Amino acid sequence: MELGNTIASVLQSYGLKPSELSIERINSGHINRTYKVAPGYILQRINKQVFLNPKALSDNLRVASDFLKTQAPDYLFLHAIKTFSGDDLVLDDDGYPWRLFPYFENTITIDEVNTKQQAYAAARAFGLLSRHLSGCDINKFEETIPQFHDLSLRYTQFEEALKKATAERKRLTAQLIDGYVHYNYLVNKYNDLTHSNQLKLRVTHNDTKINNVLFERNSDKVVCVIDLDTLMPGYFIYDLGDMIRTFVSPSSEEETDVSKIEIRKEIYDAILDGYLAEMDSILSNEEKRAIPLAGSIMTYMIGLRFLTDFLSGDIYFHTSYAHQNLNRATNQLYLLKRLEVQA
Ligand code: GN1
Ligand code: MG
Repeated sequence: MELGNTIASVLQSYGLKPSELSIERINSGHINRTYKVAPGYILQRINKQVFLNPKALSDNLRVASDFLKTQAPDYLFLHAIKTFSGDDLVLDDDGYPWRLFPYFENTITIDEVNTKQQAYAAARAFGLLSRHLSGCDINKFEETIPQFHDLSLRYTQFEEALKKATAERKRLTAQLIDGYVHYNYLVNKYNDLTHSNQLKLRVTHNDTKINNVLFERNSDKVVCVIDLDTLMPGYFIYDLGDMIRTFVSPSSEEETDVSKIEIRKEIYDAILDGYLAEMDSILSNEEKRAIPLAGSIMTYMIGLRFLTDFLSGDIYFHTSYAHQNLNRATNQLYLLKRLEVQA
């Protein structure tokens, strides 16, 4: 079925009339396809090659939402609108799952942090979600992507991709590969942390980049956190680390001028202040000892994933130009260097 017709038929499952709505693709996110359906909605097609078990995704959100309804009834937890027949997802004829969210007027997302206040508010919002869910039974959650943030696995996947890469892609990445191999001591540090039970499995967001926070349009106030596809068991360093990765530099992971990448100490401090304002009493002292490693581990992990994808022929992350994954991997290596110098 042609995409326009697919979207129309999905919207009809929600009792909506496509002829009365305007549909516009939003180019954000590297995995799913997102559309603004005005007035009032965000429609998303889930990437079925990445989320092999979409039911796990909607089940997790249902578990969290039911728990929060009783524990934190005023908390704004963004979950999908149910279809006419009461389902969280609609399957199209090609087997892609779709879901619909409310759109909040006068809200924005940002790709770079500009102020300490934004960093503090965003980090606090992710901390608040973790705190509210800290009493929820972790066994009720499934991994929507198995071993998603297992750094050891990500390193192995990089090595496998390197073996299979074309000569051209290997040539283009030769120097970058040396850079990434240099930091593989972070895999050992990650293994030490996770094998020693120093970290507790918690319900984590797992994609805490700055553009997954919805701000009020004209203030630094957070409306809610979004993109809950990877809300699942994980370690707190994944959330804290991905905030560090995406908040500390004035430029995003897409920046190709690496001279613009820097670590803003005041932003780093604001992230910790905001996150710990909610999580200080939840995290153990052992967990807190891992805080200095969080940013490097996540920057290394996502950088390795971009590099792996480039070596594999750009099959995972959405790209809009050739070598985009190579540029992202280069960007992340620079950021990692800066973080490791500071550590
Ligand atoms: C992907 O789809 P998006 O842009 O929210 C990725 C994250 C990465 C991020 C890097 C399911 O997130 O893990 O950190 O790109 N999500 C998945 O920008 O792989
Ligand atoms: Mg995401």
